[in-house]
Amino acid sequence: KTHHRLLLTGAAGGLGTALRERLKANCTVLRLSDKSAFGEALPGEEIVLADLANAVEVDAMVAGCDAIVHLGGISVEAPFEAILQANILGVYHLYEAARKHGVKRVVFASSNHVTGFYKQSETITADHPARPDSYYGVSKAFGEDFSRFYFDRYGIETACVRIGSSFPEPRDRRMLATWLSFDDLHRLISACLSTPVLGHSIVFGMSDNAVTWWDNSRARHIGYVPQDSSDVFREAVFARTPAPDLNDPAAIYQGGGFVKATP
Ligand code: NAI
Ligand code: 15L
Repeated sequence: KTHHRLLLTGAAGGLGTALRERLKANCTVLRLSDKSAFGEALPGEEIVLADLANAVEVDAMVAGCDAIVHLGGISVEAPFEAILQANILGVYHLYEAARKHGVKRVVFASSNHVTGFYKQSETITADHPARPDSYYGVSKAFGEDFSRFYFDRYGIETACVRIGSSFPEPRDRRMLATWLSFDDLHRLISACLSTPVLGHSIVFGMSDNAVTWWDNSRARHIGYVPQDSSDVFREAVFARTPAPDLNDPAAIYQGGGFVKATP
């Protein structure tokens, strides 16, 4: 166990639910948080509800924790005002609370939509400039910049994990390239929590997929080794999904449908 009290935000969501049991291996106490009630704490858990848009609630949520896995927030395209509250103000509140309470390490759920306007024919590294594909992607780019600022100024280490598509199985052909299994997601977060020197790092969250648009060579120090691959689903996904229209922006750009999603 690398931490005593680990905070998981967005605990009621899809990835929070998948990580709830897995993250118990990383800490003595797992503090779960979300915006509204989602049930009772189990042994080894505690629940502190907070709206990320509320600085006082976020402060109480963070107090007493020694590391944070920040999944909370809006996870798809939405009106800018909503993204502003949950994802932009939310990140500010979270890092201010981390600074005040001496939290030294954060794993931030960033997204492939920070770079969604690169083409599927391109391979990018973490050094390529952001090309967000949505208000949502812009908010994740903000989180990456904000956490870099708090690392440079206050030494709070953050791993910005640009999660691809983390679901039980890839849902379409695009996700054959972007898929991240829940077990690999947990392996990646564990590596971010336990690596001796994290600094401020950007890492693409993907499994060991044969087709990929992302080069994780800038993140070798994290020590993440994926063990799963979308390849086992390839035939089934091709069989059940139609061939894409190659003029459709959703088939051209890495962000898929997000490049044309309107809130
Ligand atoms: P989700 O939408 O299922 O879960 C997000 C959780 O955040 C929800 O339980 C929601 O209630 C909570 N939340 C929203 N606004 C809040 C607020 N103002 N205050 C407190 N909590 C709030 O999303 P999912 O799939 O579990 O994703 C988790 C994180 O990972 C998100 O930050 C998402 O952007 C990111 N991500 C997920 C990907 C995926 O493939 N599942 C891909 C890329 C990024
Ligand atoms: C994301 O950022 C979303 O949170 C998730 O729901 C998926 O749509 C994923 O990206 C994706 O690009 O497949």
